[in-house]
Amino acid sequence: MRYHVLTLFPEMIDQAANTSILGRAVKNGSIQVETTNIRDYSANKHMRVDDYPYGGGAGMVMEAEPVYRAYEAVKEKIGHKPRTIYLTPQGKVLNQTMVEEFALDEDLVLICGHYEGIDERVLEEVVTDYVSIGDYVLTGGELGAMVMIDAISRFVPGVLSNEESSQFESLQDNLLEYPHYTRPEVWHEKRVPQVLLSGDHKRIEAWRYEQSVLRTTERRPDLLRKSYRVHCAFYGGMESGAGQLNEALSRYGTLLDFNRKKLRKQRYHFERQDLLVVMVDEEILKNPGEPEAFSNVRGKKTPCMAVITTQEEQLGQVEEKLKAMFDKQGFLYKKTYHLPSLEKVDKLNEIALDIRRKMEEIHEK
Ligand code: 6GU
Repeated sequence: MRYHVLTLFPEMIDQAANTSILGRAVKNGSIQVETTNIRDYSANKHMRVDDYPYGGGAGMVMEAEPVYRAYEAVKEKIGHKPRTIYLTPQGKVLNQTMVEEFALDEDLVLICGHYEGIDERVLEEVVTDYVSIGDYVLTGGELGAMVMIDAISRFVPGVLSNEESSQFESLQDNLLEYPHYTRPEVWHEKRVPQVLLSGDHKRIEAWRYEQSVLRTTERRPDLLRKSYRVHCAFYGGMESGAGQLNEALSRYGTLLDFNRKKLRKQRYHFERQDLLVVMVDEEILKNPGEPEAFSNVRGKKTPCMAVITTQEEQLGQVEEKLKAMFDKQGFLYKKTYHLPSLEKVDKLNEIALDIRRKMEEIHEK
């Protein structure tokens, strides 16, 4: 990942980018953080970069031309029109899904404003994304840019060691992390919860989930409304793909194997707070005999999406079949993904990210 930061205070970025985990990532080459001083591109002999606002009012406005020239220099180096983020309290508030999406780019340009902001006309020409890091006002965009660089870099290969990267993420499920404990077993007369000493992994997982929900209810009820339980149901030879998708979507997701006759017979009820993802291949078109896969699942306006691994020619047919079926059975069929081959691991992760984005859209409405 290469970050290109346009700023009037490059030393602020350089300092932070060369410290701690980011500093190590720069040294080992996983990330590059390159700063461009906008003042070096001033069109003015006094190197001025700001001026009074048209229409009057307090403060100064950064001129369009120096920002544009700095941007053009970076664009030239990258070789194409890059994803370009303007850090502003007027942007979309950064969240984990956005972070992971930005991490997919090779180059990111980050523009930091100062004073009252930047002349609107240059922003219109170069900015692809407006990002805020929260509902408060900072003196400039640099701290916002550093927050983004830090959060995004955690998803860049080679930045975190095995111990540092927790595969399972707090916030991935819109749930806060459960509480953590280490030795000693008793501290200030407080005992470590007994279940954690039991060695019973199933019970421990259940306890952790319960704690996460409790915590989120108490501390972040706004997040809880956006959380949903993931269920990945598969039919045909999709077991490994469904397992991987399930893990990419949720720490607590369930896997349902509809190749098993018993599951196909059983009634399954899903609620509004569930998400059903079905993964199928061309097997779904052959009549498997009674009962048919998924014919016994029922939803209550439960969002539903499908990942289909078939030949291009069969895709429409399979999609129509699933859509009609799930709509009839109480689901809100939202989207179909075509996965050309189960070997495409990156593609599955991309699908998982898109599903999360889609779920956010649903909750924004
Ligand atoms: Cl990214 N920049 C500035 N200047 N203020 C902010 C912000 C960013 N996010 C919240 N407030």
